[in-house]
Amino acid sequence: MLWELPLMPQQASTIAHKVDALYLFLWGMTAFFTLLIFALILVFAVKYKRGKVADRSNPPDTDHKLEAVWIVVPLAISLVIFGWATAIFFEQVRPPADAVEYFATGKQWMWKFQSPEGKREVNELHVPKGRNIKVTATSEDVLHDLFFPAFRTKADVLPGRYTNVWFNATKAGTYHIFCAEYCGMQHSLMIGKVIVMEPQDYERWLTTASSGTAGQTAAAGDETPAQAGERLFTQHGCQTCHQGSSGALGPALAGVSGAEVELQNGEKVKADDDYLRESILNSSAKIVKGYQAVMPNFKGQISEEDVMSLIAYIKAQK
Ligand code: HEC
Ligand SMILES: [Cu+2]
Repeated sequence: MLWELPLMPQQASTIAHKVDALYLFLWGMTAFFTLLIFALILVFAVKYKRGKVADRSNPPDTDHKLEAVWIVVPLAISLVIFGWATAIFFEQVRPPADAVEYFATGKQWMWKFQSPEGKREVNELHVPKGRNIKVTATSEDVLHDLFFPAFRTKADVLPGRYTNVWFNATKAGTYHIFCAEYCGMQHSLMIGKVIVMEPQDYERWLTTASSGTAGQTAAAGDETPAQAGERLFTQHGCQTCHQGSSGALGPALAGVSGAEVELQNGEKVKADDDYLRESILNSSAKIVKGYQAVMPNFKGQISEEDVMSLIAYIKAQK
């Protein structure tokens, strides 16, 4: 029906039909009341036409039943919309615990992606069908927004922090990726493709396709983000202070991800991805209790993609 016309994007994720059902409901409600109002205007215009014999005596000016009806009915409708939309919203913004993590970096005006297997792509993202996939995203410059219309999900992508979208693609095929936040001159050209493949095709693609499409160098080979992180950890000299032994200059990083960290000022923070990112790029912002502020700030020296790899490496250490 509506989805066979080219008016609507294809439904290619587990939540697409849920979003569309809500959308159709809102659309139907709007249409129903619009038609009702127009019909009543016509009916009353005819009924009370000048010169027509009609009861024009003044109506009663209080009618509690009528008041109650137009308080209760719209309230009930609003609550249905609220409850329904909230349920979908929570599903949309909470990646399932078993979701596999992909990475995206927005940059004027392109999308850079990396799969957990280490494949790097530009403006193209290959994913297997039927797997819960979480895309952790950040921006290298301005506000962008990663939008997968066929999956009915999107999220703002901000410089200086991580946001994510998740989906489970249900249909093999090629679908749009858009930037849904005006981000400068060539915003409208910041488009890409997400290619959903059957799992066995995806495995084959991983082993055959050459890494680094669209002119990216394959310098980093096909290391996984965690492997790249391990390499960068040595390269940037992190291990000189974080070798994990007692008496080291810096705290051991194994198991820190997701843990609660006590800071010098007594505050307790959860070591989520944003905290780890800040600890690497701007370490003096939050000093771990019992340590000195000797860690250099790496802001401007490590790219967003490399920071993602370092975090993947830290997370891989249990
Ligand atoms: C000169 C020594 C030194 C170097 C080099 C260094 N760090 Fe640190 N790092 C520290 C110290 C000391 C702390 C604790 C004080 C603080 O929070 O700044 C710390 C804290 C951290 C934390 C927060 C840990 C926690 O328990 O909350 C992370 C994450 C981190 N460093 C990652 C890195 C990474 C990644 C590199 C390499 C790019 C690196 N560090 C290089 C000394 C260092
Ligand atoms: Cu953009």
